[in-house]
Amino acid sequence: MVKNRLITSFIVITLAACITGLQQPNWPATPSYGSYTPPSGPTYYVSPSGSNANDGSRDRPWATLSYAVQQLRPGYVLRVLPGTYNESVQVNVSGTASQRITIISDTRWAAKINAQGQLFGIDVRSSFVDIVGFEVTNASNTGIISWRPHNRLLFNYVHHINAQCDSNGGSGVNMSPYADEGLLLGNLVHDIGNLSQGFCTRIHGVYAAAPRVVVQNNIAFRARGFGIDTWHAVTAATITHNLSFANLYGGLKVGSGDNTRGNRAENFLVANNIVINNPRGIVEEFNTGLNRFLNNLSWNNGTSNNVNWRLSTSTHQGSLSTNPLLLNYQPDGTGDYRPAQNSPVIDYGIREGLPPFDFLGNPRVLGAAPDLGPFEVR
Ligand SMILES: [Ca+2]
Repeated sequence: MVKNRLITSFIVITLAACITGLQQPNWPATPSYGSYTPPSGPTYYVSPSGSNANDGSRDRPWATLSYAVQQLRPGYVLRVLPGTYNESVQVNVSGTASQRITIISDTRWAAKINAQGQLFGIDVRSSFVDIVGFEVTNASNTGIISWRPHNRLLFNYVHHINAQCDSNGGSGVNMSPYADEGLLLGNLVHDIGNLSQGFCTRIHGVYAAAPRVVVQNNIAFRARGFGIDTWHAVTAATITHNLSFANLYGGLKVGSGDNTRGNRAENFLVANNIVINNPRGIVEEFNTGLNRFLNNLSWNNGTSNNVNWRLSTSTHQGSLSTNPLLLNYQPDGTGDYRPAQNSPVIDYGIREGLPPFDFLGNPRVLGAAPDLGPFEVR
């Protein structure tokens, strides 16, 4: 009996490893935060082996994120230790402009939120909160969502979100219409929606719907809609240094509509992005004005009819339409998406809209100029 159980356990573990292996992209380095460091305010800890009766110290951590976030005050840092957390986390406490609240996976992507059966993995309903470095899966609408201004979603890994193609739609990471000036930076987002059901124009990877949002260094692929999408109340967004590929409807959309705040999608800066191998590339849709599209690479979008650009109220300058020569492009996420040494994206970027570092937390500008996309190579 014991032997049989061991064999069964071994098979289960092996199967799990195989499945994880298929889902886990072959990213170029052990993910870390590079030169990013959280602030040094009062610091508390959560661990799956902790207890909510503990005091939240490193030696006596709390057990659940849902309990821990209720203990936070402005300036606090919550370090979430490795392990799986089967919960949906709602954040209701705000920081301040000078004392942000930081909720961080102690090791990048090692704190895993499994939100099976819940709408959201992490649901931020307050302001001046940073959500950093979590892996989030299995939510039924959106992995991480912000409802209020001044929040930042940094370095997270969101995948396999089970959004339905109905009026609610869904997304990987989301700055909703009142999340003004939110920052989406360095997130890896893929498999958003059930891909076997084909494209859906309401389910996106990175979704930004509020005024003056900033979208930088993100990697989005295999969403049923656009890899990167703007809609609702968005205006004056900054979208730079992202990589969007192999999404089912399109690569990058600038658009506004269905909007109770009366904004138009105008005064955007869309620069230094790489958009490849989607059915359509970079587009403007519905209520748009004058936007700046500078030094983007849009290539191989569309098969029978190549549609790298479809702008309605703006023009694009400095664009490349050529193979970016990534080290090992694979449409399923198992490749290596850093540019090769001879890539045309190296040093091709403009300096405006520059993020503080790249996807890996490394210094953003090396060499003569920024590289297009999320990685700064040299
Ligand atoms: Ca460079």
